[in-house]
Formats: sequence, C-alpha cells, structure tokens
Amino acid sequence: MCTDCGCSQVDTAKVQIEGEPHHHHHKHTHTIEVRERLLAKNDSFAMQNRDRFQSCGLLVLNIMSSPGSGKTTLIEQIAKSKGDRAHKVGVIVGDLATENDALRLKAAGATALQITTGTACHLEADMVSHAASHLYLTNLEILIVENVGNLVCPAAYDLGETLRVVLLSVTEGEDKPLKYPTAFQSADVVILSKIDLAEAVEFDRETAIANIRRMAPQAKLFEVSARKGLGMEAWLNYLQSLMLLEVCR
Ligand SMILES: Nc1nc2c(ncn2[C@@H]2O[C@H](COP(=O)(O)OP(=O)(O)OP(=O)(O)O)[C@@H](O)[C@H]2O)c(=O)[nH]1
Ligand SMILES: [Zn+2]
Ligand SMILES: [Zn+2]
Repeated sequence: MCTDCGCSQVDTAKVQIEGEPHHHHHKHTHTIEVRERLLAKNDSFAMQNRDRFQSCGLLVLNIMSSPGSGKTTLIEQIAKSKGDRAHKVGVIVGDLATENDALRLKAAGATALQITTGTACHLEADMVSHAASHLYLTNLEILIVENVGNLVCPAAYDLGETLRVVLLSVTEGEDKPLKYPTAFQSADVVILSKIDLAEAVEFDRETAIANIRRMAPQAKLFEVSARKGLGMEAWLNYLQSLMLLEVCR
C-alpha cells in the first residue's frame, strides 16, 4: 500500500516470496490517517528488524534507485569481490515481477531471495522481516536489500537497515536529486553509477555533484562503474570497514 504513487489505485497487492506462495493482502484507501497508521505499523516492523539485525552484528543496506540504475550489477560485484565467501552476502531483492535479479545474484554466488510485490512499487519492513526469516542471518557478513526500482515511495519506508544507499546513474540526468528530493535527503550514501558511460552521454559531473551535495549534504559519495570496475575499491573498502564495526558492536 502506498499513497505516494499509482499503487494506491489498486485494490490488493500480492506479495510473494520466492519458493513459498505467501500472500499479504493490503487494502487501499486514500485517507491520510490510513497512510499514517500504515507508516506507524511499518516503523514498528522496521524497529523489530533493526533489533534483530543488530543482535546478529549484521550490516544491512537498503539500496534504492530508479529502474535500471545498476543496483543488481553493483550487488553482483560486491558478492564476487568476496570470492569463496560470496554466499555470505545475503540479498533480499524486490521487483514487481520476475525472479531475474535473484537468479543473477545467485549466479554471482550470493544467497539471494526474491520478493515479487505484484503491484506495490516499494518494499515494506514486514516483507523484509518475512524474507529474512528464510535466511540464516548469523551465517551472513552483510545483508543487502535491493528495493523495487523506483525513486519515490521506497524512501518513505524504513526497513530497519543500517545504511540507505541511493544510486544515480550518469544516464539519468544531472537534475534527478532536485526532482526526487526525499530519496536523496534520507540517503547515507549516494553512488553515482555507470561512470564509464559519462562521456558518451555528455554527463555534466560538476552539476550533478553540486545537486547531490545540495540535496544530500550528509551522504558519503562514491563514483563507480560496476561494469568496468572503476571506483569499486573505495566503495568496497568502505563497506568492509562498516562490516568490522558491526561485528565489534
Ligand atoms: N555501461 C554500464 N552499464 C551498466 C553498469 N551497471 C549496470 N549496467 C547495465 O544497466 C542495465 C541495468 O542494470 P541492473 O543492474 O539490472 O539495474 P537495476 O537497478 O538492478 O534494475 P532494476 O532492478 O530493474 O531496477 C543492465 O543492462 C546492466 O548491464 C555500469 O556500471 N556500466
Ligand atoms: Zn535489479
Ligand atoms: Zn508505492
């Protein structure tokens, strides 16, 4: 359920976790009270998730972006960087339909679970909670949630993550941080992706970075090409340093 977007027009959202038919039915209305109650309910699930993740010393990322900005490709490279410990990278990936992303992530060695949301264009904390109960959290070094490709409503739903990561690919245009403020304002990390394509699309790096800095002054910024391996070392080292912090908590 989401009143930020077209999904509130739909009567029910079928949510299914790979391998196990399991439907959550969400009623949709348009009132602000209902929305607030839902967000409060989401917050309480998110808090439970956060407690659970912290008690396992687990670093959890919530990765958000428009469709096709390179979320799955980035996560594939995180898994591959772990070599024979790739299976210690857990991924919960949300899409409206298909298990394509989970299959790609499994092929990269990760432990991946697909959530198909039907009509809901974002993940909610209870979906993540349910999916996480299908994973052996204590066996993981990191849990990555790949949100549904959408730069609007995912930002409204806390999933209990440690870190919010927002991707912006160079092909999307420099003004996106200004047009989609909520996602950027709540980001802990912004990743400028597909930098190998910057020249081809005449990407204006300075303007883009100024826009990111304006909307997300709090965020750490990385510039990467997951495809070509550019800038990946700094990003992977940063993740590694956070994983060590979580374990020592
Ligand atoms: N040139 C280039 N292409 C990339 C890069 N990263 C991803 N791509 C391509 O961009 C397309 C979309 O990448 P995905 O990783 O599937 O993007 P996504 O954000 O997971 O997409 P959704 O899950 O559908 O929202 C694919 O064709 C990728 O191969 C990159 O760094 N450079
Ligand atoms: Zn994806
Ligand atoms: Zn939505």
